[in-house]
Amino acid sequence: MTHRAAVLPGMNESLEVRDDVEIESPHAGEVKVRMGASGVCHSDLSIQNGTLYGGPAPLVCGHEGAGVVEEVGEGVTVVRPGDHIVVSWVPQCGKCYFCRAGQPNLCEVGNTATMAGSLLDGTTRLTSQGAPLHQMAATGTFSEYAIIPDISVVKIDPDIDLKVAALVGCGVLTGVGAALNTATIAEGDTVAVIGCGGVGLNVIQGARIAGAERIIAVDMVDSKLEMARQFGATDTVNGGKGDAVSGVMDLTEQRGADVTFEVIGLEVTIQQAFSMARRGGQAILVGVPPMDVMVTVPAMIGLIVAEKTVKGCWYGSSDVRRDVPRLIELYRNGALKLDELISREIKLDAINDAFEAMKTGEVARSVVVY
Ligand code: PAD
Ligand code: ZN
Ligand code: ZN
Repeated sequence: MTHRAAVLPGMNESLEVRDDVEIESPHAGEVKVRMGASGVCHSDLSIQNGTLYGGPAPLVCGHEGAGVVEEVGEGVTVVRPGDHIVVSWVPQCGKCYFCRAGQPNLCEVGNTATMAGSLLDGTTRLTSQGAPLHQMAATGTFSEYAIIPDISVVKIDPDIDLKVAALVGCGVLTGVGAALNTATIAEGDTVAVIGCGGVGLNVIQGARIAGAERIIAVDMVDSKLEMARQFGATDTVNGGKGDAVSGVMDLTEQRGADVTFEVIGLEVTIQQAFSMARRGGQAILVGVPPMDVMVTVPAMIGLIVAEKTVKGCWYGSSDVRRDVPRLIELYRNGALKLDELISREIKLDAINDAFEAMKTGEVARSVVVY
């Protein structure tokens, strides 16, 4: 049986929706998933344009997905056919140094798999036009079916809409996790978030849940700033119309924010996040810049005298088995807005349009529904 998938033939090329994709049965420790939905994240675009290395082409992109287990390989006990799951783009083994140290987002197995473009044994289970297809982050959710490691699936209740569940798999875990896990936000804090896309809006709602009193949203698109208010921002700064740093300074008695987040992946906005953090404050870097970007900060007046902290954030410092159920519970209680993140529901054929829409900054998330 063949199925359809969106394939990136090579860097800077458009995705091709192919219908000849053949899939093997899952090997030991693997799970075959019938994809229900997949969000389109900026990291997919970054794989296409070479900002983020995603493994060799041809590659099935997509890493923010949810679906239903169709078949399991030998030895798989965590799920059975019929179970609903969220896909984790960092496989978390539970056994390595980092998993045991409570930092499973830095898992040794996951760290290799995320960049390799294959499953854990270095091979993939998909072929098209006679050649193997690689899989982004050991997943590849722009596909009707995927085979992924069993340590990349998190079981969820079947009553959760798979569109919403898909978003939890990247944007929500990363954004809310950045606020709740990576940063330390105290009740009453002032937070600034630069970049209000699918991930940044989740940082905003995470900061609200953490108890931040003021949340300053920074973006260049006015409609995004309006959305940011719906997600909990109390103030907004349009960085395209004036200097973002002075905007935030003016709102904080020239002190700067207690915690700042960069959620775009640009050198200039990373510098802004550092500058607009107050003395003793934290600048949390979430956006993924090109590999060769170096950031310099003033060691004496920035790090030493001002005691600022710069901290990176990978996958919201999430433990997916702990955090996916937590986030879904917050959604059920009405504390997390997830339906509102979906700007467009699309078919797989419209995947390149979704990439174009993302470049304009007008959409929060496009979601492919299978
Ligand atoms: P997105 O494209 O949906 O949102 C980016 C937002 O930034 C848009 O609203 C833009 O208007 C805005 N923007 C762009 N340039 C500027 C600027 N100069 N000043 C102010 N605002 C600007 O992206 P996303 O939310 O899907 O992803 C954001 C980043 O996070 C991206 O780099 C992605 O690769 C990264 C990411 N990181 C992780 C991680 O684990 N660290 C996980 C998931 C995504
Ligand atoms: Zn993502
Ligand atoms: Zn591990």
